[in-house]
Amino acid sequence: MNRHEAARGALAGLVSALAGLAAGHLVGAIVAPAASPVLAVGSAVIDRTPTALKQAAIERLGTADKPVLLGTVLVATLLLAAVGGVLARRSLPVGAAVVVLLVAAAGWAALARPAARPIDVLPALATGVAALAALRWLTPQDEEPVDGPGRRRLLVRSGVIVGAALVAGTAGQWLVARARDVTNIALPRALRPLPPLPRGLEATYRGITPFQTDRDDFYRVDINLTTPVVDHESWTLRIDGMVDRPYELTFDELLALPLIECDITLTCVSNEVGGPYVGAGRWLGVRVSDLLERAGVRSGADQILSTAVDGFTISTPLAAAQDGRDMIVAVALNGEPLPRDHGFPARLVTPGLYGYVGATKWLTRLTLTTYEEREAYWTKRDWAIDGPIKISSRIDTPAALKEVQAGRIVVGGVAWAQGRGVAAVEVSVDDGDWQRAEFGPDGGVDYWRQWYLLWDAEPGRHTLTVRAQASDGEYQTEERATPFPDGSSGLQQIVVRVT
Ligand SMILES: Nc1nc2c(c(=O)[nH]1)N[C@H]1C(S)=C(S)[C@@H](COP(=O)(O)O)O[C@H]1N2
Ligand SMILES: [Mo]
Repeated sequence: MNRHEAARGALAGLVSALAGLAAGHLVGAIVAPAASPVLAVGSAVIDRTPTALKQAAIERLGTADKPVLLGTVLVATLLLAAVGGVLARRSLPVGAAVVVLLVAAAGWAALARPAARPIDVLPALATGVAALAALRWLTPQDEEPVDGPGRRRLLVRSGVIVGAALVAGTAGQWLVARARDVTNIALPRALRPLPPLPRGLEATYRGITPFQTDRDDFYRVDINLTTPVVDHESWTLRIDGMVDRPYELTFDELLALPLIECDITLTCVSNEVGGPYVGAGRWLGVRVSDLLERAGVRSGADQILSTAVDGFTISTPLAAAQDGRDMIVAVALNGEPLPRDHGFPARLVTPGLYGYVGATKWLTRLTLTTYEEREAYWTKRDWAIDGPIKISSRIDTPAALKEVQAGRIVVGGVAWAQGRGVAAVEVSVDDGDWQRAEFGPDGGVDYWRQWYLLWDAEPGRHTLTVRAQASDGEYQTEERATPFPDGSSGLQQIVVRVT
């Protein structure tokens, strides 16, 4: 086989792979977006990546870890497909075998997902049929000459296939986007609506995080490459396990229960010191204690195991539902139904606990059980069972390493100590005395507090350190949160250059 022929084979392989991926994406958009070939393989890789490696990837790539992973999967797929195309020139069955292998991987990945249904194999099948048909069409048969007219035909046919793939891929994207759009449903009001939040410090001092996080700016952390699209009309919530009367609620039945409103700051244990994985919102929902009361919890249960549409599970101490805090099944964020990315139609919100132990999105089931009996997604991967949120504070302004003009400078940010409330925030300049910052408005013990300090900055390089104190007197320390691996918290320190 000469170089030209190999190149044509590679092109045929690439184009066939595109055809397959587009077909799989379109069928996936109809039956199960997460089972679309690239996403399914990507998820399978994520799930099987050792926790330490996952953490390293998040540290190095941040939220880019997912696009980077998807890109890698895609490039590897295309490379293999190109090889398949070259082999097909020698022998169509051999080339086809490579394609079938790729498709089998996609099918296996789709079915290996925790939330998989048998129908999820359809996108992989569509991928296989389209890719094989394309490969056959682009590979010259025995009686055809490989040179001469073969080249033009290959280009024309490739063009046709790429065009069709673009149409199918776009149609798939459009279908998924449309399905994501239907969350604008009317919700009842809370029994006792809260007064509007006071104006935050962001109105006065630029650079301080808004008192209430915009729905579109809320951080997102979950195991999914694409977030589940859940139909609220067929959605149900099941309460079962160690209860006297297990039952199931439809979305309308859930909304008919007494709804409470609460201001709660949510945060991820993987948030780096000074990091963005924290958000504050007004949640509307049903108390978990109300739901449990109706079921009648049996003695001996100590864990609420929640299950989600994406197959994710979370263990939350039963005590969190019974000690008076506002642990809720939330249906709204900031006055509107939950965004798809944040758990539509319903999620858990548990004040005082990191997201991985109390904030199940796309919730479908609450099972009463014991810690002895059952483990959840992250605890199976060696994360700590307990995840109480540590006292934390963040400097939003000035930005680290920024150059600022000498004179009066606003140092400001947010601090949180869910369950206890923040009593004080202090800033130290160049390891000098702790200076007490001023506070913004109070949003309650489960809400973060904005703070600022007016600092007379002199030229030079300065280090700013911040620490918060909870209302029980405890200070934020260097100590990190315990969930393996290396949950972040500790003191934030930034360097600013004053000129
Ligand atoms: N179903 C589901 N719920 C989930 C997760 C997930 O991967 N799947 N991740 C959890 C984690 S680790 C965090 S920090 C919060 C983040 O919620 P947010 O994306 O709405 O900010 O969701 C939690 N709930
Ligand atoms: Mo998290």
